[in-house]
Amino acid sequence: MDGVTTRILEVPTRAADACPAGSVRQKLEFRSGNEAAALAARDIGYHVMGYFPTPPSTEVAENLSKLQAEGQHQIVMIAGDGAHGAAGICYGAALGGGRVLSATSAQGLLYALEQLPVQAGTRVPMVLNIAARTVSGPLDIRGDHSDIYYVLNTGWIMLCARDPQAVYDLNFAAVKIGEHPDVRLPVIVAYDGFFTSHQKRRIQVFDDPEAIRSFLGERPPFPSPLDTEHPATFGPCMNDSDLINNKVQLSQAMEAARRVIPEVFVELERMTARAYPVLDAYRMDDAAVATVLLNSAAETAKEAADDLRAQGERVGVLSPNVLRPFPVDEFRRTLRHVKAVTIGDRADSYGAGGGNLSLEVRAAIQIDPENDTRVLSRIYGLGGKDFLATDAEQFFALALTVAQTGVVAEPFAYHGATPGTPDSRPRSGLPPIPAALLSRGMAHVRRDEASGRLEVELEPLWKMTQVPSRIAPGHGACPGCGAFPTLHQVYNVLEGDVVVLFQTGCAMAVTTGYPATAHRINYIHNLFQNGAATLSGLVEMYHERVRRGELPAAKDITFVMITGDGGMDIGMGPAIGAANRNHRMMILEYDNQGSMNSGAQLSYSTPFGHRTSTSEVGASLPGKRYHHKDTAQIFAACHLPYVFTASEGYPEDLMRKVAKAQWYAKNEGLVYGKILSFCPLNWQTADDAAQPVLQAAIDSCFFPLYEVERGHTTITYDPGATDRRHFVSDWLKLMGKTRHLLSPENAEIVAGIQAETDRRWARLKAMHEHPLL
Ligand SMILES: Cc1ncc(C[n+]2csc(CCOP(=O)(O)OP(=O)(O)O)c2C)c(N)n1
Ligand code: SF4
Ligand SMILES: [Mg+2]
Repeated sequence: MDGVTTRILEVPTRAADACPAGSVRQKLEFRSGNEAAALAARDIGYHVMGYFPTPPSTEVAENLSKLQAEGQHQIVMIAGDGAHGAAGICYGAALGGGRVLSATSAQGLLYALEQLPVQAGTRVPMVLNIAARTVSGPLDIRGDHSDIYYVLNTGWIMLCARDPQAVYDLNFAAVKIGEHPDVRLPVIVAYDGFFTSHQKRRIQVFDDPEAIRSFLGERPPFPSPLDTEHPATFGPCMNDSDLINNKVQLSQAMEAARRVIPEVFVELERMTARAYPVLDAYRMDDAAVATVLLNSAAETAKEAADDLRAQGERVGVLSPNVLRPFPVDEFRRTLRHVKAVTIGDRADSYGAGGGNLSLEVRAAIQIDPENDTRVLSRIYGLGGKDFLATDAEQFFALALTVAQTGVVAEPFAYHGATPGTPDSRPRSGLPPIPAALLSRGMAHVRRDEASGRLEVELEPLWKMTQVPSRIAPGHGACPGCGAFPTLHQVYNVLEGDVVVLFQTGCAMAVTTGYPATAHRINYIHNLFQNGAATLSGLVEMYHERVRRGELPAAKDITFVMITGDGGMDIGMGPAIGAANRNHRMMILEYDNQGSMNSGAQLSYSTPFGHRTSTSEVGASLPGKRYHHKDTAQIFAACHLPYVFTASEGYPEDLMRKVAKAQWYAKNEGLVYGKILSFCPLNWQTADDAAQPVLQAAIDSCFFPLYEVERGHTTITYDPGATDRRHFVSDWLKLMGKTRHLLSPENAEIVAGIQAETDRRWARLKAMHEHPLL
């Protein structure tokens, strides 16, 4: 696999010979790239981190949460409502004059993208770690460079780290480069998702806080809105002639970075004895052919180069340690004597005949009169596809042939794509299922003319087993996962044609591993910040095509969006947008109290004090530090025809509400349902503990069951009325994620959870009893 090498590689340096031993005390650790980024953040002592979990970079925040729980740092860690929000948090914090950090990948980076030119354009330094990953769609969580290539035009400096050691080192360099008064730009440290972010290597970390302090110095006092003695306007409206001048300054700052970066690298090298030339050139001195690769694949290519050198071929490897500013002169100089080069890109710039690295190397050498290097551009390793030494050998072989013949027969191609065969078919599974088989009349909905509300009669539960499942077994969820009982209960009572849209999350990820699908009805995925908008577009197209007679009205399709609670953080805006427009559709949120699919990070629905991977528990941190979001009330405030809460632990209550929801979604407009759903893996319970745990959450009134029908609130299950009401501690003691709360030193936290639960319940009861609410 690329990124893995057992050999000690020769590190070509300029200044290393002058200072073979570093001047700073260091210690050896065994760390992955994400861990290295977190350790660097701890050692730098940032003021603020704004983040939103996006694998594979998520571990940076997770590791920092662990370190914080152990009392190892005091960075203020703020979970954004999405990567866009996180980028906004970082921008505001960085304007405030302290040091700021973030980490993201792929969709997160693209979601934040709009914020990046704002920050560069107003010249506000910070550091962003990117564990590079494939951009959706289709969704692929593994590594390539399609995300970082989007950032190349934003005005951020980009340092590239080929291994965990470089991740650690370049984070320090990033702070110093970005804060240099001639530069004053935000800086990215980009490393390969999974290949570097997750693979552990031996690395040296600083064991000398004083040396770090003196290397970094104080953050220079750039203008800040917190300086109230000197009021200023940050980000004025700026048209044409001024705007172009602003961009000239940004371009000049990038040019200044060309000078500053090597200076900082030399200073870093003096401390560590590790060299980072702007362009890493391996065995290039007399190379006749070369390959150019970014990040971890370059390490693999070095192994192949060694083997070919042993066979007498004069080959070398080039890999930029800095992608912005692009090392134009270094490429020109190094390639002058090279006859042919294969440039590999782990992302395509579709239609341009190569990826960005390839295009920029070509541009750099094209205007160099001394350069006659022939170039082959190859796209490789997309979606995390391995790049092995044999692949590198093929790259060298291509270049060697061109060097011998002088002819570039195929300037651009994909490397490693596998052509399909016309007769290959997806694996067989349960067939799609027509609506006729699903219309089984399990719920009978009647409108009470006097009250205007709906009444539902359900068929007995045993009959529900006769309804063929819209979702097939064979998904990849954890044993005991509550998302599937929830879906089955929902699907049992829905009648007729249903089109579902799943937002990103566990229920989506475990049901659609290409080429298989567990969905037997029409299913769409969109990114979880935008599902509601997408479904609303589909709903309106449906009704318009019915109106035009292009689709049969008789089908009467029901449109349902399935989302997790994390999806209702990042996707809140579009969901409220759809609610305000009141489209005829349902949004059903299965709330498992965290962003589980990305590794159990906190969501705003995670309750106070609960342990997640970004609200760790330790001597200095008692779990999440603010109360859970009351999503149902937010949607009730949108004056929807129907809002409800439910749980798979109370199936009849849930199914009655879903039947009502279908009626309202067909006849009146948008319905929102929040459904408490069991996650044994991350709640740290036995797989079969759903019933007692959900029951306790409901009986403690932490998760009340109620509905808001045409503006009227009705509690559908009152534990107090049947003497079943418990304290929240009776619920908290059932889960591993909350057990720490029961220790005496956390008594105040539990009292706080109880008080907030009582307050919300009392408010709900008052609404239930009030004739207008
Ligand atoms: C813009 C963007 N940011 C982050 C992610 C990473 N991500 C994928 S699934 C997920 C968690 C979803 O949480 P939730 O909606 O609660 O569903 P669950 O996984 O808990 O079922 C996250 C953070 C992403 N795919 N896109
Ligand atoms: S992590 Fe939780 S929500 Fe995700 S599949 Fe496993 S049990 Fe289900
Ligand atoms: Mg969730």
